[in-house]
Amino acid sequence: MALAETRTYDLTISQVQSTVGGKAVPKIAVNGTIPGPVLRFTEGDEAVIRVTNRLKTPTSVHWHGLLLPGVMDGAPGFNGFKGIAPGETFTYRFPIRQSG
Ligand SMILES: [Cu+2]
Repeated sequence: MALAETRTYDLTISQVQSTVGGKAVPKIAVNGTIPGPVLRFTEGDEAVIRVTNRLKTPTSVHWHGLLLPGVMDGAPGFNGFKGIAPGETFTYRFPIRQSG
């Protein structure tokens, strides 16, 4: 069995221009790509995910399908989480309690 470790990812959320049907359309990218990168963890790891907001409006990353502390859920307004203000970095930190 692999030893548990802390796995850290840095994500930057920004607006990019994409062309759809010949028109420039603003889209939201993570680390410059849509979809964003795949984050891989092993059960028992500690996840550390630093999310920087380069948009002009508050944003957040909301996780689905993970067992995590409510305050790390990422839904603004839930458990006192206010979202990530423009120019700020929020660090999500939680244990990975499941696999799959
Ligand atoms: Cu949800």
